[in-house]
Amino acid sequence: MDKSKAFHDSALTHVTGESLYVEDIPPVHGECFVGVVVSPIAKGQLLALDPSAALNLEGVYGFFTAKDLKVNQWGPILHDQPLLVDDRIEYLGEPLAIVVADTPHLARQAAALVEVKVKADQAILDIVAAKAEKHFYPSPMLIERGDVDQQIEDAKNVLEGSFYTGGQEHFYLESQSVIVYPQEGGDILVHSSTQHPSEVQHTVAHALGLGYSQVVCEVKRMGGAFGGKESQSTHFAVLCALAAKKLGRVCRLHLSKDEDMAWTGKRHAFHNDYKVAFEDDGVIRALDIQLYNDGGAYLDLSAPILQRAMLHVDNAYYLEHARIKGTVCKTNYPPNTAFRGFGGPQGVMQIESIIEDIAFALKMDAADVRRRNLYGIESRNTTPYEQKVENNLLPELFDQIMESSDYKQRRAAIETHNQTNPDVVRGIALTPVKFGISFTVKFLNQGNALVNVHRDGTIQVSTGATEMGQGVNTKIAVIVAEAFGVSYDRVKVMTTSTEKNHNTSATAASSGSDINGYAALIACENILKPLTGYAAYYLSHPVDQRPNPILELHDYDEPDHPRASDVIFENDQVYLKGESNKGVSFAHLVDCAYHNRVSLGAYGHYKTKDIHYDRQAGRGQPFLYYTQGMAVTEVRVDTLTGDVKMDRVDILMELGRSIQEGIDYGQIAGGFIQGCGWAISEELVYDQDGRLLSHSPTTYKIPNIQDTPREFHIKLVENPTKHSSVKGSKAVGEPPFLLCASPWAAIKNALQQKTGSSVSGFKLPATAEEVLRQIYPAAFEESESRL
Ligand code: LUZ
Ligand code: MOS
Repeated sequence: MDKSKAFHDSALTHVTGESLYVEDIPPVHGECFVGVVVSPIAKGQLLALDPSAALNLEGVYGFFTAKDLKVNQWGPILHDQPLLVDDRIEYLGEPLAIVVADTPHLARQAAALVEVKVKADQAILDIVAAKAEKHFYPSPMLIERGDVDQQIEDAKNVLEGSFYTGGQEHFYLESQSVIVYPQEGGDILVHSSTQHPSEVQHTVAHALGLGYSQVVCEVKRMGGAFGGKESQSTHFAVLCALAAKKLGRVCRLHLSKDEDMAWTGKRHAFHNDYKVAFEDDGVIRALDIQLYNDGGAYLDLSAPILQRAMLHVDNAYYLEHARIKGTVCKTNYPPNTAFRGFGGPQGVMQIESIIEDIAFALKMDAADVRRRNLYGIESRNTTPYEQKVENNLLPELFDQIMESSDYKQRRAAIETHNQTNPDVVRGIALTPVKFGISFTVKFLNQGNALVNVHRDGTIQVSTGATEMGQGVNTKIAVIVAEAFGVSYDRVKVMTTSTEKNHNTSATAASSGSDINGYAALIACENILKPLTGYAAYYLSHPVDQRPNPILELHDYDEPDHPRASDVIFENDQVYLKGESNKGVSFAHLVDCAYHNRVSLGAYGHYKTKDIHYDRQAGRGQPFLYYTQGMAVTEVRVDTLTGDVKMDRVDILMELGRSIQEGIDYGQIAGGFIQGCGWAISEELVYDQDGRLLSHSPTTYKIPNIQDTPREFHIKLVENPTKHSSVKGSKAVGEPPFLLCASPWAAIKNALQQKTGSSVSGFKLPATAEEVLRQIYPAAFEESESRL
């Protein structure tokens, strides 16, 4: 198959505007719109709601509260969150009630007219304050190896400090959207922009007192998600379903960008305390670290996110002695949630910051410190949780990118440049990534697929994967097309629906193609087994004596045919080995097979083998494999304005055997730039009451084309070693995000050169303010003390 013809699922229809998102579905007659009444305070008690002014408006049909729900408890792991508040308010923007009206405008107007009486309490709006007050969720976690205390006591060099990384808004272009269609017999059909249709199905059913079988959730595609629709779409889907159920009318809920930014959870901010012991040559002896993340007002996915941060604080480095503790803080922000990397970037950024500090203390090139600490091949190759780093390409990739990026020469040139150019200083950093692939919760690592081959030789495939722009549909179609040896355009990936695929996991953890692609491949194999037997039977007749599919009913039904292993499916043809001139078209073969009553549809189930993790012990093999990569970034920092530009970025990624390279390049470039937004320019600013001030692109700075590197090289490295993942491929969705450690570390490197100090308190994001704070600390102290 010619893979260059395997376009992104939507290459054409996105461009022509034909692609349908939830909000594009034309309204039906009598459709209603849902407005959400939200809390005006971050913490307190809900005393009363008075909807009379809202209900007096012409065209407002309903007002519903917690009392209208059969079950008012939900959450992706613990059900600790009310769908609608009935007593305690935990964040500003928390849903209190819904109104239903004729138009979206009227619904918003009515929501604003509902009188809300509250009693405010003191909120916790800062992770540092939450730490000080020990405002924690229960069950802290621990991973420990070796003798950390002894090592630190005996070490010649010890650094300690605290490190902060900020949150991040997902900034998917399509806001949270849902339409609910009431069906006969009280059943419910939901069209949702969600990464997790099964969770929407289950939570809607719970909340409305229905069986799971009475609810179907469909997802055609999302306009971006990035983790922000892994759990949090569910909340709005249920609110919309409540309205539809109560009124028996089709209801729609679509957040505006401002509402979406203000009301939904974000990437977790972290604030960690650490001690590190190291040798004179830069080798780390021991790391003692306590990670804290800001969970927000409910637990959501904060515990597994913290866990993934703990499992990635080693990044690509061997830590012989390590004590890694993790605690989730409770604050009064919208519950923070999944975001590309899922805690991994926060863990990685921490160790990369430490490495820059070690390098500064030893007057070494940070790249040399990194090289010395990299996981080894024969030894020094087990993580602190004792998973062996198999198939370790880190040293090879490291040396390769040092060469191809001219790292050493450029570093020397930068140092020379900085001696004579105090206003615009430059910096460079190489950072690796080793990202663990698999859900850390074992049971999520399964998927199922349904494949239907039609009599004209076209094929439909349905899986639990949801398309959010990442190209999972393209990859699944390639896998299916290759399995049957047909061209890509014969395969159609169908709308994701809980009706076709049951009990699906969220499309998350970079595993969408791995899990669902494999399930699809297994389904194909389940069709191919009898089909191949039949093909051998059919093709072993001389051409003029082959059974006529319609006139001559034949009944071949053997499990095996002696020539089955000779059957080749290729280029839309089917033939016996060495007899390609006597082959038939795939379409002809399947039509004949149908008339012979061979099943042309099948189901496949895949589960990831050989993974396990004991959270209590902090030991195991949570990941099937690691995706590995490297980035070198050169930055220029304007020390008068604090502005940062990336002059050049080189990226090297090892993705096994790529299923579709174009998609992978897109994921690498996009993931990296999205990471740069988090690392450099995106800052969430709240007022003292917990109200998000940066709730639109005018105040929240995501990267634009001018923020991309002036020179940008991305290269894939094929790893010939066989991987156990589907077709020897490797997951790509999240790993490149973590390479944003490289520009951040390069900025830190530039600032170290500028200030002659380690800038160990340098935070993330490296906004202009943060850069200037490092250069002119006294000025900032003065202006802050005046506030
Ligand atoms: N979601 C999840 C994830 O539920 N578990 C994970 O381990 C994970 N990892 C990355 C992204 N989403
Ligand atoms: Mo996720 S952070 O939805 O893979």
